[in-house]
Amino acid sequence: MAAAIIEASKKHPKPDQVFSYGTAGFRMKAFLLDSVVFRVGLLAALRSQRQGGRTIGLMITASHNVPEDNGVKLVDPMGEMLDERWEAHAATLANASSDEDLVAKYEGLITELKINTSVQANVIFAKDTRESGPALVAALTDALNAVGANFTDYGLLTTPQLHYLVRCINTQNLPDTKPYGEPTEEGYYTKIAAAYRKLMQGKPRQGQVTVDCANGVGAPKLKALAEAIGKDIFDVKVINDAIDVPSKLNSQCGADFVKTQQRLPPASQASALARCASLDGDADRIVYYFCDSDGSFHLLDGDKIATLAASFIADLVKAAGLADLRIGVVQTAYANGSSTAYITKTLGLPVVCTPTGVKHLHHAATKFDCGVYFEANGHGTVTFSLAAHSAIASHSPESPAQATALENLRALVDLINETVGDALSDLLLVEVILAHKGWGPKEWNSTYTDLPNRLVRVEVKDRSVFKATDAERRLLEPTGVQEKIDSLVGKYKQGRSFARASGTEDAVRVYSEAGERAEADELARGVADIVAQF
Ligand code: G16
Repeated sequence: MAAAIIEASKKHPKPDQVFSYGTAGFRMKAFLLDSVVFRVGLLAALRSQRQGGRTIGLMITASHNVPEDNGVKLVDPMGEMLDERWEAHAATLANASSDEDLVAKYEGLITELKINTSVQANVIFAKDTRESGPALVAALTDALNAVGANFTDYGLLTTPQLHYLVRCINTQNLPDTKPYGEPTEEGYYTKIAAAYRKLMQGKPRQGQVTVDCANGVGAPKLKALAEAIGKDIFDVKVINDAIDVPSKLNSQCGADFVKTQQRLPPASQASALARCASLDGDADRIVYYFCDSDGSFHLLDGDKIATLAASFIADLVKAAGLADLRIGVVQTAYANGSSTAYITKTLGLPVVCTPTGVKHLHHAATKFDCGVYFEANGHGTVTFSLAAHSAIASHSPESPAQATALENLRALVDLINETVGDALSDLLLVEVILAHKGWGPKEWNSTYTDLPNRLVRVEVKDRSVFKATDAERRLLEPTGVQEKIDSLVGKYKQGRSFARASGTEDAVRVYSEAGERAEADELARGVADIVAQF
């Protein structure tokens, strides 16, 4: 084995670079990633062996990042993000200084983690539409072949589709667990489409929704999903679907563009009050928006999706006679203050705040029976505990109204991709809720008013010097910076601002909100100036 790894590793030399597993795996300029992907392949096989041969997923994507970037992340057996304790092991292999050192570190992990290497490793993987994807897949398969892992290449998929497949495969033959679904891309469409059709039965058609697919993998996959549902029930217009022009990925379009610019993607020609949505490059995030009759732009971001979903699920659970299920919402520091107030005061639901990164939110959400988690940037889903699954499956309704609510709740569970934020499943979730409530985007938007806010990206010499605490709401280092931010924030009514190092881009992000638009912008500029001095 050692000789095979050394031989294969020679083709994938490590550049002079320190690698770290960030918010969502390793992510950087694609030309730096060859050795990283090779080594993450080795780790995927070890992870599978440590898990008794259960299938591990590996996704090659840089999601919302520019086309020149790429990345790699691992998916654990139930479709969740890699166990955080293994992120350090990924970094250990990625940073091994030579082929021999790599084997030494690999064998060190086998001993440290008590891995039985006679277990057959099973890995599945997929990639997004980036030009660098195929070469990175070649590096990956070299690693998997070197250690004799079984693997399946699923080609082009959205990230959440890969998460779905991993969970489906690992729940196929379990004694006490219902299989999550058929472990094929087709099975994904069939399951979600059936749930959507069920939930839309008897509901008035809401007119067309326009979806900007960021010129990424979401475009062909959304078209396939729409086909599976049927045009009579799901009227979608797909824009920004040029996946054969790699430079267009996430450029002037996509969820990140709309969230940070707070304006329409230029390609959008939606009419007033029409529902519009934008996905990101690997379709794991979604934001909605619309233009009012006076042309003003309104963003319906992850916070608005979370509040919509939480209020709908809370009502449905109660109507189904399952009021004992504990429902909660998980947010990050980026959540608009008005959304948090709305959830706690109007909806009467608990809110938990975690650091940025789906891995943190997901973990916190699983502590509730129904955990609704969304980052403001549109990344989120709903998780159901085992107790919730079994209560929803086995409850006997006591009235026709309860029976209807229960049927809808069961279909909703099938509609939602519980494994991770999934833009396609979230799109349908929003469409269903709006149809059930008889709302357009304007009614949805009027549930509460966002505090004016601004999100900016600041390029700094070394983002690693920015160390945050308190769910990333305060900076511990560099010394003195937080005091400067505090004193600036104190000058604005309803002011709030924080800065934190991005885990996916070489930059620091600054978020601000305040009572007035101009003040939120001014505060963001002021904090960005403080940060830029370092
Ligand atoms: C990834 C993570 C998200 C996170 C985003 C930005 O999203 O999955 O949880 O919000 O990065 O993270 P950061 O602010 O650390 O750069 P994606 O859609 O890029 O995979």
